[in-house]
Amino acid sequence: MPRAKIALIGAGMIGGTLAHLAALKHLGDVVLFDVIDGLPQGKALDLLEAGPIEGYDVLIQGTGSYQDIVGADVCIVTAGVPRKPGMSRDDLLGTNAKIIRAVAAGIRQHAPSAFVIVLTNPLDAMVTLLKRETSFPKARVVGMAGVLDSSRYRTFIAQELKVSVTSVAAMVLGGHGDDMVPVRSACTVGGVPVSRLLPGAKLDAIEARTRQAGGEIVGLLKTGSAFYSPAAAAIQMADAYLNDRKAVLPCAAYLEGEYGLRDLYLGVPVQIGAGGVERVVEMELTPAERDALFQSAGHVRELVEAMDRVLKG
Ligand code: TXD
Repeated sequence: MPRAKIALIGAGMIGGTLAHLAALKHLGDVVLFDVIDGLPQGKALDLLEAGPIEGYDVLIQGTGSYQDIVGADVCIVTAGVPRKPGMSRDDLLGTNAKIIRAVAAGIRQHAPSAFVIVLTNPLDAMVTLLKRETSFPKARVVGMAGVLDSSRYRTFIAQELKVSVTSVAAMVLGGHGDDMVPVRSACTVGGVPVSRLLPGAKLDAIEARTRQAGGEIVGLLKTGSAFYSPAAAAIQMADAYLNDRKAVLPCAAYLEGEYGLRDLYLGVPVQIGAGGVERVVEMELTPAERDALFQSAGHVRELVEAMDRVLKG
C-alpha cells in the first residue's frame, strides 16, 4: 500500500511540529510548504536526519512550490501570522484572510481531492474562507480548535483533581475565541460528572482559564503562540481521517441545521473517518450551554462579516 501524502501549508512553529509528529507516528509522507525560502527545506532535511534514530522511513520534502503538493490526501493549513502579546485572534483577520485566499487557490489547483484541516487564526473565519475559495464539499474542510480547547479544559481539570488526563472526558464547543463553550454538563472524570467532584466556583475558574489559555501562552512566549498542543490536535484529526477511525471530536464544521444553526462553521462534535467529516453529532446541552453556543455563533457570524468587509475593501 502506498503511504498517504500529507501536505503542511505553513512550515512555521506548528508546521514543523506537525511534520515531526506525522513522521514519529508513521502517518505518511510529508511535504512542508512555505513562502520563506529555505525554511521548509531546512526543517525537512533536519527531520529526515532524525529518521535513523527514530526509525521512520517516511519521505519528508520541503518546498516553495505548490506543484509538490500534487496528490496530497490531507492538507493541514497553518499559513499565516500568529498573535503577539496584547493581540486578539480577531486582530489577525485582514492579514491572514489574504494569505488563506492564496493557500486556497494552491490547494484547489494542486490537491483537489484533499481533506483540509485549517488552523490559521481567526480560525472560524479562516476555515469559512478556505471552504468558500476552494468550493470543496463541507465533509472535506474542517477547522481545528475544539480538540485543542477541550484538551486544555481536560488538562486543568486533571491537574486540579490529581488524576490522569486520560480519565477526563470533555468537549469545548463554539467559536475559537473568548466565548467558546466548555460543556460542563457532559464533562466526566472516570465516568463521574465533574460537577460532583469540583465546586462550581472552581469549575468557573477552570473554564475561564480554558477560554484564555491561548493568550496565557502568548503572554509567556512573547514571540508567538502555542504550537505543540495545536499540532497534536491537528494530527489526531488527520489520523482519524487517514485511518478511518470514525472518532467523535470537537471541530469547526459547517452546519446546515444542526443545533438549530445553519450556514456557518462552528465548533461541534463531529465524526471523522475516511469520508472526512462524516456527520455532526448532536449532544444534549443545558439551556445555558445552548444559549452560550448561540452567542458564540453570533460572534462567528460577525467575524465572517468583518472578514468580508476587509476582503471587499
Ligand atoms: O487552535 C488553533 N486553531 C490555533 C492556531 C492555535 C494556535 C496557533 N494558531 C494559528 O496558527 C496562529 O494564530 C497562526 O495564525 C497559525 C500559525 O501559527 P504558527 O505558530 O505556526 O505561526 P508561524 O510560526 O509564524 O508559522 C506560520 C508560517 C510562517 O512560516 C510563514 O512564512 C508561513 O506561515 N506563511 C505562508 N505559508 C504559505 N503560504 C503563504 N502565503 C504564507 N504566508 C505566511
